[in-house]
Amino acid sequence: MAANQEEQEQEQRRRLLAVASRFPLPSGCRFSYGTAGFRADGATMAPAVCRAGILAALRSVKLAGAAVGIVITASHNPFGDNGVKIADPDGGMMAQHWEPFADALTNAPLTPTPSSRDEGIPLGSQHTAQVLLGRDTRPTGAYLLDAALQGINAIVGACAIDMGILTTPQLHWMVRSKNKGVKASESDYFMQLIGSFRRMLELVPKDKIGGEEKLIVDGANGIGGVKLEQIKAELSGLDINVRNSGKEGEGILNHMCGADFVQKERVTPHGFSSEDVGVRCASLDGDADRLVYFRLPSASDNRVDLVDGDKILSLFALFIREQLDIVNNNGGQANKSLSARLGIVQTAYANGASTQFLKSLGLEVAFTPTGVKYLHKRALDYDIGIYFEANGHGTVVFSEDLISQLESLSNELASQAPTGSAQRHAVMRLLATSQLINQAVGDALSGLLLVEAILQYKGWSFQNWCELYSDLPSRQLKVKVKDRSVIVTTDAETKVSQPSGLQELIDKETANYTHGRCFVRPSGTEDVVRVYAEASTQVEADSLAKSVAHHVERILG
Ligand code: NG1
Ligand code: ZN
Repeated sequence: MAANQEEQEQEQRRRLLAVASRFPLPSGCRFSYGTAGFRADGATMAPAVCRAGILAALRSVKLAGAAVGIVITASHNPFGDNGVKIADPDGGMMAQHWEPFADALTNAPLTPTPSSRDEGIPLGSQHTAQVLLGRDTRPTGAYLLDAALQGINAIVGACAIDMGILTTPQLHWMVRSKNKGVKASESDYFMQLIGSFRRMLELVPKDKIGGEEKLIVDGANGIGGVKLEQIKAELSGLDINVRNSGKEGEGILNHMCGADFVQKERVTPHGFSSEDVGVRCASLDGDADRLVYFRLPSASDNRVDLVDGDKILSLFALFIREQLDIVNNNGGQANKSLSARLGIVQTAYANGASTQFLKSLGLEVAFTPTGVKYLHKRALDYDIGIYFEANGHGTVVFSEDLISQLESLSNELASQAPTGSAQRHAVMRLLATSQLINQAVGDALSGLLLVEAILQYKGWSFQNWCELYSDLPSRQLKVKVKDRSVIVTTDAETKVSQPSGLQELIDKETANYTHGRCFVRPSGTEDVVRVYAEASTQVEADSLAKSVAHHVERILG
């Protein structure tokens, strides 16, 4: 071994031991890289976050120095919680096959690199690594950022770049942009959003152009409201009023507000009143990667009409399908057409009425297990893949090949009809959509702007959107059990394979209800088993969920 390589290896060992002694693991505590990275009470997370820093740097080393991201957030969870997750160079979630390595590294007591050699990470030789960091507005954010920086700096040759307080999707977008060699700062992100939103509005048919659309946004007292305040003046065509904006005194992060609260409770968030009856409202979660819409139908109670992720997905699918049809049918003229495979990806939590609606449009609908990492990956199988979770996390991904087809078609059509044909406008709308909607991960801000642009394009009210289909009544319950991992599921979590006999009981209960559907799965983020039921009335959905929850309690204790 060359002398300087040996010295470097020694330096590497020294740094790792030093950082491990500064961040000893609390005894009896085991971190697991779940559906959304590591999550816990923020005050206890420094050892895990430091190790996530090491892990991110190693991931970058492994990928020949490509930029990797770290986001410090606990999303829609209470403000005392915090969490950390890693973004891969394409801006997506860290590759699943690294999760066991993440667990091993994070739970190692003394030397925090138990198996970097097994993973084929060339530590100790010449290598580089870069990690971009972002965090949300939580009080433990700054202290956990420091832990992450110490972890990254424990890897020789690693460079950490603090991107500041950001929405989760902004950081994912920056990682992706940096690796694509395009501008990756926050102002570049804003410019892309504002520019593509403007292009979308310029493409609204003249007879549909109305006045400024009024929209109230519940920012969950998180980072999304802060960012929206920064750009709203530049969003002409929209009159945005941000509530729960995160300003001092407005309220607590995610408390009685935000997308998770509105979607689960179906009541108005804090900060809204009877004066808002009838106005279109949107709600973000604390780190702005979830989006739902709602409206207060009456002043007499606080129930809301909800438009969840499934209905946002349906609006996007309808719009994109329409644009593809315009491009390909082209009023009967023979012209160059586009071969684009459009696919929809949902999870078992998608309301059955939405799946039915999408299938009635002739669309292909695929199902994956819960968790954005599964949905996103599956959506990449299509030229245009649209995915959403009912809770409002989702996006639309375009293949590189389709983007270049659209670009050349746009140029070709421009030379034929300089003023722009219906076909060219549809191509331009698809291109603007691919710019507006975040290609890395679900993004409430970009999703919101796409919704607004589509509603203006169609000349639709909130009511028109609601009426796409009626949700089937559903109920979600949580069951506390001794060990939730006893439940093993199959068929995208719609069937239980273990413990034996449980699926038969679920089937028997479900058969008692018209349009009954029910499944159970262990949560990836909470220590509970989740039960979901759907039926033709709310009373029936409640009763199906309750009887299945009893079986789970009885069998798993
Ligand atoms: P778990 O706890 O695995 O059900 C929840 C959400 C997911 C996803 C993750 C990550 C439901 C039913 N589950 O996962 O959709 O958002 O949190 O935050 O909403
Ligand atoms: Zn979130």
